[in-house]
Amino acid sequence: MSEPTGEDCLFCRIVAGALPAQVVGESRHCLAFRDIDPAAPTHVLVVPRRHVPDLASLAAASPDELADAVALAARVADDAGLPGYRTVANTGAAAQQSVFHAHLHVLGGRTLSWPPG
Ligand code: D5M
Repeated sequence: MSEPTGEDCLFCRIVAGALPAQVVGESRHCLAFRDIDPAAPTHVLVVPRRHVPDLASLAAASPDELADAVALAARVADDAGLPGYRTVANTGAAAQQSVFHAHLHVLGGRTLSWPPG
């Protein structure tokens, strides 16, 4: 199965400004915007501007861009005043990845249980 890129990729279109999103932060390499189907009071997606299918691919392509994503997630949590937060990266359809453009979920604002479902 070929992965979507560029015009075919939902998050590439958001990064390009071709689709609307509630942007809450940005950095040199990443954009942060609210998840359309929030699973917590704060649920933000941190997305690299570069199109790669998942987080491991981002790490392989550019450790700097992965570090930039993690730092932006921390800034989003700090800006939201969260005492703690969870970052989640679903990798592969079996783990419920539905958008094949790397992203970190940043979740907080409620008590988060463990283990996740
Ligand atoms: O997470 C993909 C996430 O992307 C999922 O929580 C919904 C979210 N999503 C899908 N479309 C949009 C738009 N248009 N704006 C904001 N958020 C969106 P995954 O881990 O791949 O399942």
